[in-house]
Amino acid sequence: MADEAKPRVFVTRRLPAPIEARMRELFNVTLNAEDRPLDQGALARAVSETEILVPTVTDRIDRTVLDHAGPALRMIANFGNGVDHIDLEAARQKGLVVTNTPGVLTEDTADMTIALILAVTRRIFEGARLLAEGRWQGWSPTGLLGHRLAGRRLGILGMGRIGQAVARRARAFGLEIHYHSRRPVPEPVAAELEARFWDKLDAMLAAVDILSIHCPHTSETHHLLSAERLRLLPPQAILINTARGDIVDEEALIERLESGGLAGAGLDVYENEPRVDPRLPQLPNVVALPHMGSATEEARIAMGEKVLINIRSFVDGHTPPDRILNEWL
Ligand code: 8YV
Repeated sequence: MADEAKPRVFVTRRLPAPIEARMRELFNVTLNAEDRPLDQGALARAVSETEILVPTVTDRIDRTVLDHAGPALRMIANFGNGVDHIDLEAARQKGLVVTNTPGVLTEDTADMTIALILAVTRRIFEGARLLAEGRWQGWSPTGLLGHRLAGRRLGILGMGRIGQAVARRARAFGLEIHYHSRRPVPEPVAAELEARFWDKLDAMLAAVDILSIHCPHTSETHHLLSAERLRLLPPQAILINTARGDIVDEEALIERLESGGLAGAGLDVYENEPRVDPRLPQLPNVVALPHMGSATEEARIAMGEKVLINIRSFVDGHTPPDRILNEWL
C-alpha cells in the first residue's frame, strides 16, 4: 500500500527499533529519531496534522493542545499505562478514542518496587557510594546498619495488578501485607497473599512500616498523601512510590524526611518531572531513580506491541482492546 493510503500516525518519542520498523510497514508514520521531548507548540502541530497520536508520559496532552486537533484526529494510542498526562474529558468531548498499555509492565514495576524497598531498608546506595568515593574504612560491627524486612508490615495503596504483584514478591521476604483499595481483592487472592484490607486509608497508614503506592493518579488521588496523611505514618516508616509523583505532596514529604518524621523514601516518580527537587536525591535516607520502573527491553517492546494492536484494531473498525473506559472519567 502506498504510504499516502495508510493511516497517519505521529509518534512523539523514539520507540524500540522493532516497534518503529513495524510502524513504518503498517502506517504513514512520523517518528522522532532524535527523541527530543516535544513542547506544547509541537504537540499542537502534531494533533492538527495527524489521525492517530502516540504520546508518552512526557507529553502534556491538555485541552489547549487538543483544541488544535485537526478534523482527521481520531485516536490517542498512549505508549504507557498511566494516562494522567492526557485530558481525558477534553478527549472524550472531541470524540477521540484513547488507549493505554496495561498488564505488560506489571512484573517489571513490581521488581523495581522491591528493589527500592531493599535499597532503602538496607542502605544499599549509601554503602555503594561510600565505596565508590573511597571512604570505606573496612568492616565494623555498627556500620551501615539497616533493618530486617521479615516481619515488617507493608501497606499497599492500590491493590490492582501491580499492587498484587508487589504483594506476591513481598510475601517471599516475610513481609505482612496490608492494603487499601477502592474495593477488596477477591477472597482467594486475599487468602493467597494473607492480605488484610483496610477500608480507611488513614487507619492503615498508622499501622505500617512501609507504604508503597500503586494507584493511578486521578483528580481523586492527587495529593492523597497530603501533609496531614504523611504525619500519620510512624517515624520508622518508609515510603515507596513507583506510581505517580502527584499522588504525594512532595514538599510535605521532603519536610517529613528532613525532620526525621519518616525514616526514608524510595522514589521513581516526581511531581514535576523531569524536574526533581534537588533536595531529594541529596537526602541520605532517599533512593531517587529517574522514572525507570518499566524500563526493561521486554516491557517496552510489549508496550509497543500493545500500541500497534490498539491502532490496528481501531483502524480495522473494532474496539481496541485497551480502550480507556468511561469509568476513568
Ligand atoms: C512508562 C509509566 O514508561 O506506564 C506508565 O504509566 O509510568 C511508565 O512506566 C511511561 O508511562 C511511558 O509513557
